[in-house]
Amino acid sequence: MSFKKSAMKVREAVKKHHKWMEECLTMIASENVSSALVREVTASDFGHRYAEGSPGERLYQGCKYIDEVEIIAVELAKKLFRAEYVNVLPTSGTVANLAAYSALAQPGDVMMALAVPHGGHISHAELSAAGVRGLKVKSFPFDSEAMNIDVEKSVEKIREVKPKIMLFGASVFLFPHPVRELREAANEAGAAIVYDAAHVLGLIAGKQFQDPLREGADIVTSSRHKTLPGPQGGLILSKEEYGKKIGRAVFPGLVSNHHLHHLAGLAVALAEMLEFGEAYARQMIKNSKALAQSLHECGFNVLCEKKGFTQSHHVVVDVSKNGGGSKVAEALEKANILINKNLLPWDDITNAKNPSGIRLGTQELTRVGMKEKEMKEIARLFKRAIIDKEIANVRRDVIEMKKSFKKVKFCFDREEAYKYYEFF
Ligand code: DSN
Repeated sequence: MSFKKSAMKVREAVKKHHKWMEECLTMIASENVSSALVREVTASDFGHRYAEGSPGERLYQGCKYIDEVEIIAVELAKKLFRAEYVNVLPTSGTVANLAAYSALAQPGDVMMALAVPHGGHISHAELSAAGVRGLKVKSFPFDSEAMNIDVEKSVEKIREVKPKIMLFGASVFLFPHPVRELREAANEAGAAIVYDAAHVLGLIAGKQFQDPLREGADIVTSSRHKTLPGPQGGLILSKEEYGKKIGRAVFPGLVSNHHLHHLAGLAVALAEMLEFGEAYARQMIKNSKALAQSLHECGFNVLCEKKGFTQSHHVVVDVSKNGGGSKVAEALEKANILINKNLLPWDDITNAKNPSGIRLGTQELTRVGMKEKEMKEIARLFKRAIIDKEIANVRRDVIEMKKSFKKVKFCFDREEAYKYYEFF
């Protein structure tokens, strides 16, 4: 293939991907779609430039508008999250976590976090960012029925292992974590509390989840592209007293040039969340509750029935009786329903390739205007695909359903200029 053909093939693949996504129910809980305005500024010349340093004190010329945008982004984030200090430089949630670890702990120190089968993110584990910083990770005791950290057992373990960092937050995150309940134990142990808000940042912004900075977290780390619908990247919020250490850990520590086009997209997404975030987050949670209830009524083993299934955008289903997470996720993909397989607390981590569960997210479907009525319909589509094995018919019905949900909502209206998925 000629080089030009390769380049054209890439372009063609991107176009096909856009069309496919348009025809799918996109329910992977760590993703979202950004608005036309976010996409416009993210595709801008900012992506070609360097701006090491901070606004007004750059190591490069040509940064006056980049400075303007960075100042706006920081101000908007401070307002949205009532944070004293904001760092918008991390290029991912994992980089944000590594910066927090570097600011707070030394190699050999102990960190407590959730184990991966209990929902902990890979960057909370020794095989990833925590290990890169040389931390010894001890798991919070977990209550698998409540799908949450066990407070009483954790108090005992905190006294025993004396962590330097207690890390809350997870990639399976159905209910708020007990930050307030464990603050005193952290104080006794001399531990700082870090809260990884990647999954729930948009819910926090919309005031529909816990407020970690008010409940006792010292530092909040996050990505920017899950329930908060910005372009990919990372973010750190904290009390003022941690600002200098975090600032140094990020630059020059872990990031040289931050991704300036994504910074511009983040600033627009933050403004949109200040304007529309509450309504968006409220609907997201209504949708996940409706989806969980309907899946349960369709015969699926949805976790945490007694607790109302979920208080976030996540719904978790044990599909071990339906062939396991891998088989179910692959079958749904053939029906144009995109979800991911997921470890459940009772799964062995070595079973990651075929775990018992699937994790669903309602954030992207909510973003394109779906409500409780559509969640019921989607649960029926799951039943038809997985239990009745009508893959081809379900695929046809998904494509038909998606035709009415092409526009991104909860954002400033730029429809005259750009249409959803047609930016390029
Ligand atoms: N691994 C991502 C998730 O799907 O939760 C977060 O980075």
